[in-house]
Amino acid sequence: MKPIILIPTYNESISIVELLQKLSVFRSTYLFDVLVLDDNSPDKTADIVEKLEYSWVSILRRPSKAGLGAAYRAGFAQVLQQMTYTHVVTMDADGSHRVEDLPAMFAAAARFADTERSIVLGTRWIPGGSVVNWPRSRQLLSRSGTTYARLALRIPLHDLTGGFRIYSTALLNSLNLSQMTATGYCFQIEMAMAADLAEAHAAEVPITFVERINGVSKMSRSIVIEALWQTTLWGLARTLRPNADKLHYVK
Ligand SMILES: Nc1nc2c(ncn2[C@@H]2O[C@H](COP(=O)(O)OP(=O)(O)O)[C@@H](O)[C@H]2O)c(=O)[nH]1
Ligand SMILES: [Mg+2]
Repeated sequence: MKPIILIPTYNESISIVELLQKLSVFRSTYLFDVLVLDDNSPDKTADIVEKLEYSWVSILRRPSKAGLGAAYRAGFAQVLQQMTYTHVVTMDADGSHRVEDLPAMFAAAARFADTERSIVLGTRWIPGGSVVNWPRSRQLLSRSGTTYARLALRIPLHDLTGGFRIYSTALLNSLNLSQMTATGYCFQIEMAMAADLAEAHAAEVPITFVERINGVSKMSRSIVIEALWQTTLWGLARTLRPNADKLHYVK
């Protein structure tokens, strides 16, 4: 297994340094690389990461803030072009996704052959999973978002909005990533749906999600609205023209 961890950043200069330090310890066991996807953060996140001079960390510098989905799509395109990695991990920069949960996720990914299409979801809303320091309102939003997406899209998974995942490169190569449109956090829902359409093997690993201590959340009302209407449209498309939908997402 040769994984790369993609970490999107927008004004995460304090959190990303702490996360990379934790990952560097962990790297004695798992030989992964890291690609930071920075949208020209005004707090100089990219410059600060560069100064750390970790040989295993590179940075994709993007011109301006264009949303989580756009950052990930650019990162996927770069990684797939390199043809070096068997798996792509996605992980938030703010410490909410714990390095301690990575071994169980890697173990779950390793149960499928590298050449198979697979997705491993770090899941908050299954036994063993939890959320620390989130207000009830945010928990309710996340849980109801996932439940709505699960029912509307008929995907039998339990954390469709979470961003702590491992995709096999085989799965990413089988998808029409350039056809994906979600810019905000509903990108996570779109990717789960595409994996389902590609009939990927799926595994869920319980994780503990810890609310950030440094920096601020980029979650906004427009991101929630995008997720709601997009999920409704995708649900209708899956019901009304399932084959066209599959052709749209899967090569
Ligand atoms: N490159 C990039 N990263 C983003 C953008 N929006 C959010 N992120 C990153 O995505 C991750 C999750 O965002 P966060 O604000 O923590 O969302 P929350 O955990 O749902 O409150 C963090 O690492 C952010 O820095 C964006 O527009 N561009
Ligand atoms: Mg966060």
